[in-house]
Amino acid sequence: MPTTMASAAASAVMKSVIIGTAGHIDHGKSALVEALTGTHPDRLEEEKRRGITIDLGFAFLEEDGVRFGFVDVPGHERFVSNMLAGAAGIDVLLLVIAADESIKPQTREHFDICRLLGVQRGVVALTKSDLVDSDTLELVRLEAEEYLRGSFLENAPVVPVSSKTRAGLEELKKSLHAAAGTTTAKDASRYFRLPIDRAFAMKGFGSVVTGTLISGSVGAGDEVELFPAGERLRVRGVHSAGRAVERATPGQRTAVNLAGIEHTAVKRGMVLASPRKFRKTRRVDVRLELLASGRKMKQGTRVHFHAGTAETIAEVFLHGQKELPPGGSAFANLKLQDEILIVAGDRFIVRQFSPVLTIGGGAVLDPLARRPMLRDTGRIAYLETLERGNREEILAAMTERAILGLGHEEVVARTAWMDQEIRETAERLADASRVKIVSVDPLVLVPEKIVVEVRKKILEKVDNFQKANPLLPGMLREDLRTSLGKRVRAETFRAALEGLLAQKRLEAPGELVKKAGSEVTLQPEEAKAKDHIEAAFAGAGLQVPSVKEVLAKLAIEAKRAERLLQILLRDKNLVRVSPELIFHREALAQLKARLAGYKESKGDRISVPIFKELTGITRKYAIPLLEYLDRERVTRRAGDDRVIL
Ligand SMILES: Nc1nc2c(ncn2[C@@H]2O[C@H](COP(=O)(O)OP(=O)(O)OP(=O)(O)O)[C@@H](O)[C@H]2O)c(=O)[nH]1
Ligand SMILES: [Mg+2]
Repeated sequence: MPTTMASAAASAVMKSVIIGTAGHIDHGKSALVEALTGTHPDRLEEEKRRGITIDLGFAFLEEDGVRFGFVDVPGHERFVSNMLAGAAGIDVLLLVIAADESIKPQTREHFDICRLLGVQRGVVALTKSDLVDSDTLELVRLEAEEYLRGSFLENAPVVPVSSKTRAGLEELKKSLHAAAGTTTAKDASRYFRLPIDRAFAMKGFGSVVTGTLISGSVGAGDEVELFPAGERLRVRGVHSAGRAVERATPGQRTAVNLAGIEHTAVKRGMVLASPRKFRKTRRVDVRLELLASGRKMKQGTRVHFHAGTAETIAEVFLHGQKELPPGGSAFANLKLQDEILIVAGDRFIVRQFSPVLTIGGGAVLDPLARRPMLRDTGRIAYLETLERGNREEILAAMTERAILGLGHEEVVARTAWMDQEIRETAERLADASRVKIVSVDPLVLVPEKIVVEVRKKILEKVDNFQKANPLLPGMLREDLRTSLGKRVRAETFRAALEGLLAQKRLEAPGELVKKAGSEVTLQPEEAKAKDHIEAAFAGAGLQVPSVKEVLAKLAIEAKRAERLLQILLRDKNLVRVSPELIFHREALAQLKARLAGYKESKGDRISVPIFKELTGITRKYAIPLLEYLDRERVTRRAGDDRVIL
């Protein structure tokens, strides 16, 4: 027990760092990984037979509080796409240059790739030092330093080593430790993302996928989403560096045992991620950078696109320019052949079609980009904000472009920001009146100016409606909302309306919206007509006249007469008992009183004939009236009779 606790404590403080090899074929990358870790990273039969690395290999070393995960890549030019899958997620580059060959094409290509992927630190190993004399070694060192001048490896240690004699290995390890010491721990509390580089079945376990954990953490029992398929799966267990762990954290080689899926359904390039956070995409806006060594790139060029462990084809649209010179950089829209999961800030590499060659790379700015449109003149400014702005500027700009409003889940998918970060940023923008929070949960943001516009439109609509319908007490809330069109979402409408109610410019009694203080004002002839209608029904008792007849006798036209009737019905002076029959409130009150009297003297049962006799009305009126009384719970039907309640 004490030992497990001790090792748990040790692993809690243990730093995880991914070292990625890079370099030309046969320069001794795999041999060096074996010399450092004791594990030869080549695992395929074909690799062993041919003596070259074909696919990624892995090995581990735990030393002095650091857990190194080695990702060993193939140097062969035909396997650069495999190298790319391994290069994503490395913390420290181990650039391997054979002392007997010095810098070769894939030394340059791998180094370019690491630079474009944003790797920030590394160590240079001059391998096979046992094969050259000290002058040659010095010359190669100078060549390496010259080549790396001005790059992120400018001041990196250059360590001569021999995997054969083990010369220099201790110094190399020291340099790796020093580089590891400068890595900043990635935040394990962010969303989980694991680009998958392998999927296989393990006896007794089922499907296992592996990758370098680039963000968040994962543990048994977690629900994860597999992209781009979108399937949600449960994690059965997690291994890191070859042993079971409770949770794997960023910077660790990670194997995830998945329930509910065949390993054959999972491929390199897919991504496991926190569920319900991200969206797959086929179109991204990026900062694209071309290597100085290549050709110029024209509008519409098709390239191989690599990001994380994924690989697809992209068609390049350059924003605001027709071509991109070697060494240049531009905002570009990439249309991808396959859907992938990629988020803002992710790096990518592009390679030329033929000859297949790395020509550039860059960073994703908008992972859910629209297609390029001539009308979209604000896009370049928007991309500049995404590239350089702080959170507030980015969220404001994003809201500005979301005509329909910007929902919380869309912000997450576009930025990978955490809930709290989004809420705090939104609140600051709302305080500064730059955006309007039209719904708090779920959070929905709308540009302040849209809310102002909608308020204006609401006032206009209500005003126009009341002018056109002076006899109606107001506009139906739902009619008002739909009159604004589909581009105004319900939350925006509600917020705008609430603002107007709070300013006491509008009132909203019941289902209606009306101008504050507005009353239905009747013209003298209307007031007279209204009195006529009421009197016609009041005077008739239960022997009510037909509605048509009453309205026809009035001195005003039918439409206005109908409105007056509506007002009387709304104010409950008249009551509609059936589509055809309207009674005055007084007549109904008297009827109810008479029934109560009957119940007292004669008992609570009454038949239809007796009811007719009691009220002096015909069957034509009696039946709808009784049905009305049933609905009002004054009576209840019992066979052919009624029970007075
Ligand atoms: N003498 C000597 N031979 C070495 C040294 N390192 C590697 N070799 C030999 O060089 C050959 C290539 O080594 P690998 O480690 O497979 O080279 P690699 O860079 O991994 O090659 P790829 O993965 O195919 O790109 C093997 O025969 C090694 O035994 C070294 O330090 N000294
Ligand atoms: Mg190798």
